[in-house]
Amino acid sequence: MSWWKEGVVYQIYPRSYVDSTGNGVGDLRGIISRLDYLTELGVNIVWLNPIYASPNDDNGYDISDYEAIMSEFGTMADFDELLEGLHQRGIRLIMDLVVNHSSDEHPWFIESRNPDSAYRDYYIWRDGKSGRAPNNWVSVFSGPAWEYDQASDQYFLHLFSKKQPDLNWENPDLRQDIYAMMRRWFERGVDGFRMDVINMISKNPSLPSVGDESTLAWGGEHFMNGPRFHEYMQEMHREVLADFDCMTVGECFDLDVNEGRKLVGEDRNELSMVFQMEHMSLDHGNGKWDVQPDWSRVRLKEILNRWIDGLDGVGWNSQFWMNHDQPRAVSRFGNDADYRVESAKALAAVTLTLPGTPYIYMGEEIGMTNVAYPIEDYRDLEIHNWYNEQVAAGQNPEALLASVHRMGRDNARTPMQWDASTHAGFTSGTPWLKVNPNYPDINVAADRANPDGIWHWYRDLIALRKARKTLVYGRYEPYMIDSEQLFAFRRQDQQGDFLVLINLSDERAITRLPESVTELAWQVVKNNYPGHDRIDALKPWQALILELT
Ligand code: ISL
Repeated sequence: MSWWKEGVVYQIYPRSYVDSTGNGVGDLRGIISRLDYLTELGVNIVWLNPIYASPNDDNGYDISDYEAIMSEFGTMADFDELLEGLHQRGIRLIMDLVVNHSSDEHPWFIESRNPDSAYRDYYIWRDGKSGRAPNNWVSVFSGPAWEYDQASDQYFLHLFSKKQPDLNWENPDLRQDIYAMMRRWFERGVDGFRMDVINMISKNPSLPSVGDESTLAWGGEHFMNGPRFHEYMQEMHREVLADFDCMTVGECFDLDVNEGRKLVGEDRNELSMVFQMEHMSLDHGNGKWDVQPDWSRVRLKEILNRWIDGLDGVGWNSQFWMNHDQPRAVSRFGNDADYRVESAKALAAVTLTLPGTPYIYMGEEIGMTNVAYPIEDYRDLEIHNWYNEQVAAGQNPEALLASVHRMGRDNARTPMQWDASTHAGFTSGTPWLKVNPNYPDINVAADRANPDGIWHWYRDLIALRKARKTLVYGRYEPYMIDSEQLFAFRRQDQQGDFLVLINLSDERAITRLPESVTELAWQVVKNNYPGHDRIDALKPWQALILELT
């Protein structure tokens, strides 16, 4: 069976992991210094956010050379050493693949500015319409999705920042260049790719406006899961992926289960897994900044169960609570004030016992939390673009800042908290983004010193999942799907029979399980309230993993 089905992934945002040079920015040698840490935690796949050359308009998601290492992060020799160190420890490495767009400083785009260049068509250039942009699409990072170029009197499309022009996948030479680049990374030894916004690469070639042309609008219907998307994925598989024992995971907003089945269906030759993002909008109102903190547990289970069910027997699933674009899981889905430790453990129990490969984001293993900085302390362009746009539109800055505190991407990007020394042991210099002020209390050293801490709980659950394949391959049966407190299910096969009961609330929760379950004998495998092992009523944020006999 595939290593990536049985593996546990640990995501590292290199800029924020460990700084080995004192310049305030995390780097590859920093990661190398923590390889034993990864082994001790037990993870066996690492996903690195982009480490390629970049002017860093969007922290490496704007790539100016797909085959060079960002100078702040180190050298290719450092990369090779990192890869070798991981492989020696039985850990695979997956890289970020950002090919919906490049940097405007990529040589392709620089060439592309010349209308006569063969590279013109590597990007999406169009004439304006009566003095306006070619259509009314809005950028994910606020403002219009088109930038005017005076020299050629045309506009180019950028669904993200204007320093991230969209690549034109209609062009076969561009596609071959991308496949060749991927192939060289595989030949260098990497084990797979996480593909950034991959379901945005195929645009409706007529690029139509949406609704009223005079107001900006989300044009997603014309580029999410676009007309040639699966064709491109199958071509990429044929041209590159088929030749390597690799794993791939596509980041896909606005993907329904039907499309998901096409992407990961084992007979389809596209991707190994997707990140479906539906549960990332559980607390969105009118967009992500309109936070609705009172999210529904029933809805969460409906989403996750629908995906488990929809992919069952078809393709592989993935499980995660957060990544580098999302708030801290324990602050968002747990309770970081009254039940930080309990709720961090409860959330871990969900991702590590459901069907699908679990993804842990750095710092989740010690229950790192959100931050609440003044606006000038944030670094993320998404935060600043949105905040400035809204202030200009007359919105109340305090209310805007409150949304940033809850939803801003920098919540996930504050430096890793290693110990109680200055800047949490992340850097000897000035960190590029301030360290969360709670680091004297919340840090790896302190957490690991406590056998009942979050870190040990993660390590134990990772070990359990590795030892007991029932948690990987076993049949899944959910219980109490209408409970606004409990996430309850069973994982069962020839080798084992587990009952998982997780209280996702601040209140005591009463269980209602079928008699066929309650009449069975059980023993506790993991419990975040040692000694409290009643299965009829769970404590706030209690997680019980039981083996039925
Ligand atoms: O966080 C978001 C939605 O909740 C978006 O801002 C998200 O960043 C975007 O929709 C897709 O993310 C990916 O592509 C971006 C990059 O900034 C993100 O870091 C990356 O994960 C552009 O490459």
